[in-house]
Amino acid sequence: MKIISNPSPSKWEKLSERPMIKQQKLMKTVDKVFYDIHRKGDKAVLSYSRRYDFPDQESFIVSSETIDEAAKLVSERLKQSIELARKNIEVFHRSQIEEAVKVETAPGVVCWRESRPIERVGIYVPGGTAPLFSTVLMLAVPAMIAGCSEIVLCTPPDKEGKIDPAILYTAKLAGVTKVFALGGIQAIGAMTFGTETVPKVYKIFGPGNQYVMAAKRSSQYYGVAIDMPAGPSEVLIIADQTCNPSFVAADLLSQAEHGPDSQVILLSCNKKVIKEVNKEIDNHLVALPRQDIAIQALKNSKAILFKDIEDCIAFSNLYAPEHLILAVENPSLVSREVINAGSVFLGNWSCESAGDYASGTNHTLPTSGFAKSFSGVSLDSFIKKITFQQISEEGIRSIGNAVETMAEAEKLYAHKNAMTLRQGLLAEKLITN
Ligand code: HSO
Ligand code: ZN
Repeated sequence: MKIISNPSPSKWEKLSERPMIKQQKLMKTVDKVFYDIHRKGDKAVLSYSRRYDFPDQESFIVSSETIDEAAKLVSERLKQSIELARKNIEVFHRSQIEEAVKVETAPGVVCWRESRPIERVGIYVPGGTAPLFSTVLMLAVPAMIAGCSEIVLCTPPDKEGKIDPAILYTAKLAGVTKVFALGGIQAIGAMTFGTETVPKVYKIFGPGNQYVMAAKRSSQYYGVAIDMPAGPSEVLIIADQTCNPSFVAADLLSQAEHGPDSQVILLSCNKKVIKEVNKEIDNHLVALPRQDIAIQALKNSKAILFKDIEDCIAFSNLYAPEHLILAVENPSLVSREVINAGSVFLGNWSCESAGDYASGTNHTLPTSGFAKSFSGVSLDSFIKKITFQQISEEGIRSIGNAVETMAEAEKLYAHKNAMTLRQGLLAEKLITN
């Protein structure tokens, strides 16, 4: 890891930049694939899937028999672990259910909000070297709690045209309603427009490569919402003399092994800590099967020495990391100063992998500095909140004049009329009584 010592605040902005992804060329490809899928539906989807993923693919529908078969290929030990994680994710996301609160804003004027599920949602799970079945849990479990009636899962077929059995097993367990062996732009396009077999969804979730990200961004132009804009995975660790350098190294590497473009950052005000962590990284790396990926990621990564913990926190807030680990003496105190982060891990025992899999929090989080303005996925991501109001005769008396006056000032006389008529009837009632 590159070590930077006491950078002046004028350099912080530059140090917190992530590599830019060129969008223009990607967008052209997305436009073409979307156009074809919109016109030709399944036929176009299958032809792109054959071109980009599996040349001999005959169908991208994953049958319920295939899904049931997958359970036989998953070990009991893994099934038990998935169940433990599923339960914790369910408990945490159920705790996010909010009761409607009715408020009488003025006498006779009652307002409240109620949640309703997004009826159809799409989940994208990338293929490649790591079968992210944990992402299925993170997205399908809250979708099921929210009451989404259609939960569509798209994931690319591997070189043999298959889907990892753990993905299929988890999909069934977590309440996914349809699975398609589709990846890349064609998966996002199919869920955006809907085809003869793939349902159109109202919101698309999940990570993916640059093509998937560009496609998700485009799907918004066609009225489909997305969870969040996303870039490569990242972790920032603030460590002091009380940290365990071996733990810190392992945590940095667990993010670095995700991909060559992963970002890992270590901040400390202790030179010795940085040195020791770097040494531990070398020790751990030799034993990692994905060391090539991790080494690539470490090339973009930095260890920064700051003068004090306040500067570490200030820099972290500017960087707005997806994951923030506080390996410091009093993590609860330090955590109060956190303003921008996707998810925070307090103390030496709270490793990111715990949150990635099984503690209960969601691992779909804002990257690339979007933690300044976006939250991670939660139950809220799968619902809309609808406002309601009920106004009585007393309510008309409370706010009627104000509404009339404001409507007149905005020169909107039909608006004014809607209130004037009601007030008139109330006045008549008063006279006749
Ligand atoms: N760390 C990833 C999530 C994940 N890790 C899935 C392991 N599996 C999100 O940044
Ligand atoms: Zn991870």
